Amino acid sequence: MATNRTFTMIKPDAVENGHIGAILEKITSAGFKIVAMKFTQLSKRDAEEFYAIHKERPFFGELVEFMTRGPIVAAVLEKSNAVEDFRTLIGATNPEEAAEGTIRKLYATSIGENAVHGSDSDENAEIEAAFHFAGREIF
Ligand code: 3AN
Repeated sequence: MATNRTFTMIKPDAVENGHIGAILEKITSAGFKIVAMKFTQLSKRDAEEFYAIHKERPFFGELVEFMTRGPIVAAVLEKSNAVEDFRTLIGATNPEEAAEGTIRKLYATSIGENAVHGSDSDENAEIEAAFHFAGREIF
């Protein structure tokens, strides 16, 4: 995958609160092109694998519980400097620290339930996109 792609999830909290449309609007208005997208739900095993890097953290159980409790929107986004620009668009992990106008400032409720995921590196964007999508599902 090229380095101009990132991977995102609209998390269960934002889906439950009816923010899918508003968040997709923010993403496309910021110049990201959606090149893959699906509405799906993670199993416990999926979430444990996706967040394996956090398995020693005290919040791991809570994170898996949260990420599996309802459907999510998974998507691959394309734009120059995608990973960094998307992290700027979503804001800090803790919505209280997120900049005004960012997706987390607008739609996240807490550090745990923070509305959206964004890959933190080109390498992880590629791994995360491949976790959710077959090559023929990415356009
Ligand atoms: P980001 O999503 O901003 O990359 P990470 O990778 O540090 O943040 O954390 C991954 C996910 O783990 C977060 N999106 C959040 O849902 C959860 N998380 C992170 N820190 C905490 C925490 N202190 N308490 C509860 N959940 C957390």
